[in-house]
Amino acid sequence: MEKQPVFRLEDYSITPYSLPNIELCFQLDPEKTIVKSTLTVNRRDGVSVGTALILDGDELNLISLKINGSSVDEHDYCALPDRFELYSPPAQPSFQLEIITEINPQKNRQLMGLYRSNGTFCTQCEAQGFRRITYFYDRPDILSNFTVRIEADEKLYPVLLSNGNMIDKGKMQGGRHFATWQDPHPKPCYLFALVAGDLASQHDSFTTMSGRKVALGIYVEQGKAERATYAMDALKRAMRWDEDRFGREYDLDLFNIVAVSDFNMGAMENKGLNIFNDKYILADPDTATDDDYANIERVIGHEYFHNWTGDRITCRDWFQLCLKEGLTVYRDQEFSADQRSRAVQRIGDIRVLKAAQFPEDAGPLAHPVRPRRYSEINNFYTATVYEKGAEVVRMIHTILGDALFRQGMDLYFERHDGHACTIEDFVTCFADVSKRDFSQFMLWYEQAGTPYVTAQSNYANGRLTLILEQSIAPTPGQTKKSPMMIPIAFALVDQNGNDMPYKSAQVESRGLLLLTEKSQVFEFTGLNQKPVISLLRNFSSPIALEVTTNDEEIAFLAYHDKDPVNRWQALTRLLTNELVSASSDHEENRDLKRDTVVNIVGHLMSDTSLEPALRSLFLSLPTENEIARIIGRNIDPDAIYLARRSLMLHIATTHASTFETLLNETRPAQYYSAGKLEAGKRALANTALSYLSLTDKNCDRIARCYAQSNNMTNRIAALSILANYFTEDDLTKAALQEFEERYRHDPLVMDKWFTIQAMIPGDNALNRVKYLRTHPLFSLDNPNRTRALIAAFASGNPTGFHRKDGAAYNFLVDIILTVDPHNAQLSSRLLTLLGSWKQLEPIRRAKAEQALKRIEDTPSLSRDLQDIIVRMLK
Ligand code: B3K
Ligand code: ZN
Repeated sequence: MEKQPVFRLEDYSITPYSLPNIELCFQLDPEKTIVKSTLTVNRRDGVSVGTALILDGDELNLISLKINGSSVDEHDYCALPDRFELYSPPAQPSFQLEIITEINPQKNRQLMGLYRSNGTFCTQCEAQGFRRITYFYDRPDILSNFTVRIEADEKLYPVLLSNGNMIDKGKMQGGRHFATWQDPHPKPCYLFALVAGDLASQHDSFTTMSGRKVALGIYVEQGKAERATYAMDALKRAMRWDEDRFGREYDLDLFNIVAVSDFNMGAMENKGLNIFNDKYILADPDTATDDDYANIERVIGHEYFHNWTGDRITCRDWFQLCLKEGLTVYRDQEFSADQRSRAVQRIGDIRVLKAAQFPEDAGPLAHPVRPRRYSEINNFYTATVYEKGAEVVRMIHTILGDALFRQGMDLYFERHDGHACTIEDFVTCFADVSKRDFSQFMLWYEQAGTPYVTAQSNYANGRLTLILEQSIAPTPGQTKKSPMMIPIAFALVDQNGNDMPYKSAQVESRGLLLLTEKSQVFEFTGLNQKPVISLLRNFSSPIALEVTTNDEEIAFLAYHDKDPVNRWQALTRLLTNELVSASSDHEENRDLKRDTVVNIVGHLMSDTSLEPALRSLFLSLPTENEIARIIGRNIDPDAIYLARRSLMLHIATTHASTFETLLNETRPAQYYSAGKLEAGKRALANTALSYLSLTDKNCDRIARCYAQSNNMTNRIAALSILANYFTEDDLTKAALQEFEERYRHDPLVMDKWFTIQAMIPGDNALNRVKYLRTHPLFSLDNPNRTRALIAAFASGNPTGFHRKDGAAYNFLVDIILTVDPHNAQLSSRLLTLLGSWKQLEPIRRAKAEQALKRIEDTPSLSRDLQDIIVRMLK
């Protein structure tokens, strides 16, 4: 395998030239688009005359070159597909460079740069896609003023959009037309966007806090405009929320969003022209589930919030990616918490972190929130950068409290508006407003791996001693770790479940401990009874906490903790212990323990003081993957599946009548609203239904539920129960067929159909997935389809995917190698799904390794895939 260049954080240096102005003209044509780029090139102070100008390219084809309007001798420059060099630029401090390139959007299946999605021209430039359009300094610290003229056939592409404001438009000869857009805010080229197509749209407006009217537009494929109503509503709520919560006002006269169906990730925050995967725009009750609605709200919020955290203040280099992503995820989480339920949101965020980031931290792909090395930056759009990055911001908030945190954010916006910044710039703002030393805190950005914290306590004579110890296992490239600064929110809880008063010289502030040493002792006095310690309330830091308290105390917290998140954590701890023991079948007195857990579940599900969405979460057992993660080594997915299934059955039989009551109480017959309360009720009812179906003799009831559903949430819930628990039943086959006939013209909805079938556990799963892969509506060209079937199978169906014979690993590898030549981002993402292969039991591990070696032995892998495979096999 060829060795790839490695980029290092410490090698950062500024470019010898700046590019303050760029004028682009696109003559759009599917196979032969001509791009004329006119750059103002300024030599920076102190740079010697004649220093070469070296620009990035990727698969480019130069047509012509001019300097200050005159052509250039071919010996004075070199233009390769991936690199442009002007050996000796003019002596004057500023000159004009005109570069004309030709590109083929139709052939661009990487979905980076300018490409076509169902006939619409669109772009994706982050991280390094702009270099596939024209030669440029394709890096985030080069801020330029963009003016963009788009020319295209008027009938085929009536809508022509780019960033900023439209300043001109008109007709041209030969049925063509043009539009010129100008963005008043200098920006890095990764935020450039262009769209041209025959699109339907929905329009609205928003009046900002200073009274400016902003025109809002959402563009979608023809016939789908109605389905953008919820997205538009979410956008307006996001705009208002950013004003209320962070004092951030929108800064252009218009804000457009375009939804396309071929997109590598969720969406992209291009200045004033967000481009979205249509999955995160389109929704109505007949086609979208409650989860889809919540995701749309979250992603709309996320991209909109980037306008300040990402666009106005951007990253100096790609090592600083978490500066915009971690912070913006934190902001979108807070938005969703304010729009919906804070506890439900937090528990959901914790589950995502544990499901996606903790395994990353524990496996061969572990890296710090701010990596110091990369060979392919696209491989660093990870759960660590995003989700752990958000937790790091959340910890700053936890340590400082609301007021100081807001002051720090205000200072950040004020001090760095219009700049390309580093993590140090960001954290310094909080250090400055609080006068605190954040140097140890910076380790959160530098050390990979999940801190492991143990807690031990002693109580005697009104005095409680708590000993906390921390450690982090070695991760690739980091064998030695230093102690971190870990905020641990806590309370001492009395017998009645109330938080007790205490005295302590060592607490940071009320309810907050700061663990900064490897081992630290905290003392509490003035206690009139032995308390139960509620630790890590609200999951105040992204750590693995091991408490040595007995199960009774954990159960007590599950019943009584004032913090709903900690009630959930306590219950999850008990359930996980039970499931881990049952999977390895080694513990005594299991029945007794199991009955205790099952009773608590019964109590919580009927606790009407808790909102339905929360009760539904309490009833969702840890996933098979989560149990596997806790077991950590020699994982046998079949044993885990059986243990989990048996516990579910036990819960279902013990609480059958309560589930019936829940179902009746929470499932109003003919009423639909997407609101959070109704959505919570649906979640609880469908969870109850799922438990009840486990003990149902036949699937008549659930088939009826399927047939009578008047919304997608209930329809999908019923279909999924049918598929999982009554796989071979004729009623299941009929329901799957009915769904297919009803939605075959709607690819996004068909994705749900693929996913449900990909997740059916057991030996037959691989054959089923192989068969679905040949379905006429399936295509490996489309990332959504590929994720719906292939990624869902590999990540959500442990028994089906981790077959002992390794056949599914080989299947995945075949898919990866098929996808890699045309979409490297997708293939490398698929490969990360095997990221925890080293933790499997020996037989499966050997099979996985064989399959991975097949990738390693394949010639001409993409840089993306090569980077991942090398790290995974190390
Ligand atoms: N910033 C984009 C992600 C771009 C990914 C490039 N491989 C979406 C987001 O986080 O908002
Ligand atoms: Zn983002």
